[in-house]
Amino acid sequence: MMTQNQKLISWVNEWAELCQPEKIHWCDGSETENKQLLDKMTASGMAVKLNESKRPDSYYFQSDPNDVARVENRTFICSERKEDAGPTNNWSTPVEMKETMKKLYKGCMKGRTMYIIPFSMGPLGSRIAHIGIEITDSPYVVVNMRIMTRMGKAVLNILGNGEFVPCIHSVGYPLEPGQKDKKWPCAPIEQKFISHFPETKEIWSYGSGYGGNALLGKKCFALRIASVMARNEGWMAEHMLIMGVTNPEGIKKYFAAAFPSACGKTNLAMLVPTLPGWKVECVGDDIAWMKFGEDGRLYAINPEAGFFGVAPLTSMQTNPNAMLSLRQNCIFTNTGITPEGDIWWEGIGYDAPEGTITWTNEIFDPKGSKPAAHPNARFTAPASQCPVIDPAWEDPKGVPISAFIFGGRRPTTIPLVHEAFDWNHGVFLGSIAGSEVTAAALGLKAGVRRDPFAMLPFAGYNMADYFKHWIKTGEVAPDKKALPKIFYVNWFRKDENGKWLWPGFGDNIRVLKWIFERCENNAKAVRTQIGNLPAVDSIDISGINQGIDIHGLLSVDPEMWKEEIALIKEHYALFGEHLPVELKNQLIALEKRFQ
Ligand code: O2Y
Ligand code: MN
Repeated sequence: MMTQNQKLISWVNEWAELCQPEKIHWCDGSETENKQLLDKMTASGMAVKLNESKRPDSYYFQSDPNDVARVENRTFICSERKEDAGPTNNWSTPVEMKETMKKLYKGCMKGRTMYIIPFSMGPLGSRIAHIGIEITDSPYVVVNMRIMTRMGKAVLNILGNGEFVPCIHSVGYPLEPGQKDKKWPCAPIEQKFISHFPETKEIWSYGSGYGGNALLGKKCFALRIASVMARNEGWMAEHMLIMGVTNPEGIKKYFAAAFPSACGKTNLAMLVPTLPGWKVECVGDDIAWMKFGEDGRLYAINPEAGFFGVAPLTSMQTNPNAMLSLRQNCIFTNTGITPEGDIWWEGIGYDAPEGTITWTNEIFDPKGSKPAAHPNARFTAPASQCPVIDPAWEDPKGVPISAFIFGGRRPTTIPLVHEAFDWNHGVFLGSIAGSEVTAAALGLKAGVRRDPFAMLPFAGYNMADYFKHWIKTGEVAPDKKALPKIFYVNWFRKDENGKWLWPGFGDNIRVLKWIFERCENNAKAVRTQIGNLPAVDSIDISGINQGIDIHGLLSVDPEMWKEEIALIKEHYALFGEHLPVELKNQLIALEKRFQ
């Protein structure tokens, strides 16, 4: 036992009694412990050690084909009142959910080791950081949590007798005496539950060993539970990357940006600028926790310590800094594996060596219909290995945020970039963020899938009350002039022939440059009905080797915006009486500006 924290000890004992593990192991986070777990998983066939000369100290895993992603339809917010979970979350009462799940947890760790993982979300001891303890029966979770969080004995020392967020996880596959384990144990879909209890700040996860379902520090704690804590305590927990941008004069500003999935968030966080003299450094690629500092500015930390990124389409062309982060000490899940013992995925930038094995353990046929990597194949990489990791990424005080950036994939209507008139208008922009999706991706009908603040699957309480928390943050800010400015970007606008109007990737620095200069009151803008747009000559397009239709990129078409307003009304209708009056007024004002 590495702690005297009686609450923690009793909590662990209580769960051990229910789950009946064969052994209990308190994780110290050491290299020795990590190596032992990886060796054990390699010996059992769950892990494959990659070729030491190609990918040192890295391991490969194939999940069960039925356990490949976050399961949103099995994710629940269990508040006492349904309306506190709101219209965008699955809900159950805490009592009912606990009754159902306790039946599943009974004896669920038979034949397995129960690991106790103390972890800190954020630099140890930071005033913005918080501590969690995850109980799990998955050694895969332990080695991933060691990369994704600050984990082990040092966390217990900081915790002392203090408070922690209790997180319980089981893969839901007990072993009878003599029973052989599966390569990737998990439970059938109807037994999977990812449950959050916002009033008691607890996380109970059962049945899945994958990603956000199992690495409970990430989406479950750092977003769903943390968003509730943030509302109660007056801070912000956001699904945002954090980047440092330095101009040729050496002036540096930090931006935090939220995008729905498949918008290139990790690529943006590590962008290689095409404008000479500009530099981008990465503080984090997924989550930001923010508090006001004594100077009245909003300070952000990345609560994580690693990247859990989508592998397919990551290449030296699309994201060299991510590729360089993957050279060693990484975990790869559901990619392909080459005969030489290295990883491969679609879009990696070179052909698959002959004999590459797919994530379903078959020989890969490059002409066939089955990909080598699952589309949600992941790498787990230490953030410290990123060549452009920001020097302040572990600063416990955080980094001061100058701008918030929202965005989405919108082939029409939304210009390359626009700036909110003020804070509440910016909150309005965040609340209507979303991407246009095809019928197949949406599962229902094609159209704009709204993903407010990119928090749709991650708000731990009523989304409309979460909007209100943003409004309130603006009201209580110690210095309103020091609040971040708010922008909305769209890299994905197309012309009438369906061709991208903007090159994207490293050229996005040109938009960041405009945002940077707006933060210094140093770039020209034109006031339009939807916000402040760049004057056509204020986006630096020097040296781009394709024709740029800057008028097309920045146009605001009143007819299209009338359609957009109708869609926003539909989106807002979902929130009923909870929708803040400030946002109702923003919509009325927008409509008026088009009359
Ligand atoms: O499928 C999963 O379990 C991972 S989801 C994920 C992982 C890293 C960063 N963001 C996300 C997301 O869904 O936003
Ligand atoms: Mn994410």
